[in-house]
Amino acid sequence: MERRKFLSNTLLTSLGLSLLPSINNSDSFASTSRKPIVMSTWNHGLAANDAAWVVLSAGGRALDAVEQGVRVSEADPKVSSVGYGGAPDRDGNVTLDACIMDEEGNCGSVAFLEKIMHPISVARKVMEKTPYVMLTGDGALQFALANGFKEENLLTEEAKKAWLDWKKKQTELKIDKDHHDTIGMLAIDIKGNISGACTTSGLAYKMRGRVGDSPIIGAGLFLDNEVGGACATGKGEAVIKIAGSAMIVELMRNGKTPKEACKIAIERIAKKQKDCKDFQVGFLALNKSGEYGSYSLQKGFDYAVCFDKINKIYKSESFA
Ligand code: SD4
Repeated sequence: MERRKFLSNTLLTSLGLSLLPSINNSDSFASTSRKPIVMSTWNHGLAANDAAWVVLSAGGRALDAVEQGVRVSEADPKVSSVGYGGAPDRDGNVTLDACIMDEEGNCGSVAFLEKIMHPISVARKVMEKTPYVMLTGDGALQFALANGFKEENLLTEEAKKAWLDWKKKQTELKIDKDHHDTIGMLAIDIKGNISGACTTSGLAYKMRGRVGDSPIIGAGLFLDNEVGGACATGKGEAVIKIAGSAMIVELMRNGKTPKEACKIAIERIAKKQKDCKDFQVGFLALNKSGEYGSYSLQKGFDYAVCFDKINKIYKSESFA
């Protein structure tokens, strides 16, 4: 796109308008394959998409794009459910979960990892350097240190203060609109290959050792290069119980659009889980044509899509 058109679209986008591209809210349809494209959860997905776009627009691999993209959220102290600045467990320890998956179905994951700023990059190393999929806790930390990662304090003063306030009240936190912002990201590169990443500090003030859906392949993230991918945010237990992301990919394989597939998964949660009014779950899906969609249990789930240099936020439709 020539520069003037791009600039005017950037301006229009910042005003909530756009001449380009023909992407509509949830369940966009592409007559031809739309690539490269990247999408991610929540408002901070915009900055993450920007970093992923640098890789994708240079003809890079989707796997590198999703890793570089989510590293932005991991390092951002203001993102309170991911990496540095993430809310700690109830004992004050920041414990991290992450996974990554490539177009060949290779995947790597870390769970209950402490003191490492970029769990997604450790997950990638697990994928590339071990015969395993998942490492946890001390073993994951040992592996990270052996591979050149440095130990760091991830508990910021702000997160510590919020945790101490919580300790005084000891209230059970709901996974509602305000208390989670796990980043899940899906990208298709110029070659048409898809990859995905998901990274989180998990549920705020969780029990020590608790692991959610985000590092679990099939729950927080799943993809198949023949079909597309899906990722999740929200209450991990609810997502694990329905194998959420794997279910969505299989629904797309059987002809559902990304949004239809996300909606069916949310409806399954609503039908089977009696306490579903008390928590949030949001799914994103992207198929091989670059059509994307989302659906959430409660209102308030936003996500960012970047295509053709336009990076913008969409509001998800919801069950409630
Ligand atoms: C978890 N899915 O650990 C995550 C929570 C989340 O931002 O989305 N946090 O269950």
